[in-house]
Amino acid sequence: MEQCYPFEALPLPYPYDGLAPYLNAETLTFHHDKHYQAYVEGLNQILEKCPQYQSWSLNRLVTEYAHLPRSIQEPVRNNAGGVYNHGLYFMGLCPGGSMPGSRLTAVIEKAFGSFQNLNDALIQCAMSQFGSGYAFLISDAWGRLGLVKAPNQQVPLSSRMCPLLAIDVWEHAYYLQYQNRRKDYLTALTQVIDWSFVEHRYADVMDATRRRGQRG
Ligand code: MN3
Repeated sequence: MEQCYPFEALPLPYPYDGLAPYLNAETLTFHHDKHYQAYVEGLNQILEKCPQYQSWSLNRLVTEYAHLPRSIQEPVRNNAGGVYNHGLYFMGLCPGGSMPGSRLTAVIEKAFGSFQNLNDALIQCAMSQFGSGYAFLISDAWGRLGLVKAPNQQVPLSSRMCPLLAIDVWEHAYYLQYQNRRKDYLTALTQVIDWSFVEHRYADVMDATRRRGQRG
C-alpha cells in the first residue's frame, strides 16, 4: 500500500463507532477526520510547492527527508511522519480486536515470553513516552520483534527496522474520552488491536528480507 502524492487519509476500515466502548465515535472522528487529515493536507501543501519531490513515496519521504532542501526537511519529517504513523495506527485496530495466528504467536513468545507479556510491555512502553509520540512494535530485518518509543511523528522505519503496529499517545488520541488517563486508554486499546493486520505486515517484512537475501 505504497502511498504517493497527492496523499489522502486512508479511510477507516470500520465504522466510527466500531471500536466503542474502548474508543468512542467522537474520539475516533476527531482523530481521523481532523488530526490525521491535517497531516495529509500539510504534506500536500509542502509538496505542491516542490513538484520535483512529488514522485517520492511516503516511505521515501519518511526515511530520506534529510536529503530534501533544508527549509522543508523538518516540515516533511513532521507531516509525512504524521501521515505514515496515523495510517499505521488506524489500520492496526479493528472492532473486537483479533488474535495473532500461530506463526506470529511463536515469534511473540520467543521475543516476549507470552502474548500477555507483549501487551503489558506495549502498555509500559507507551506509558514511558514523555509527552507526545508513539509506541511501536517493530521487526528488524531478521524478523526479531521489539518495542520502541518515539517522540512526535518520528517513524522507526529504515533498512533494518520496520514498524508493524503504532500506538498513538498524543493526547488528541484519547483526551475526549479518557482525559489524562493514558493508561486506561492503553488498556482499552489492547482490546481492539488487529493482530492479523500485524501478522500480515510481519509476513511482508520477511518476504522483503528473503528477496534481499536472494539478490545478495
Ligand atoms: Mn494522532
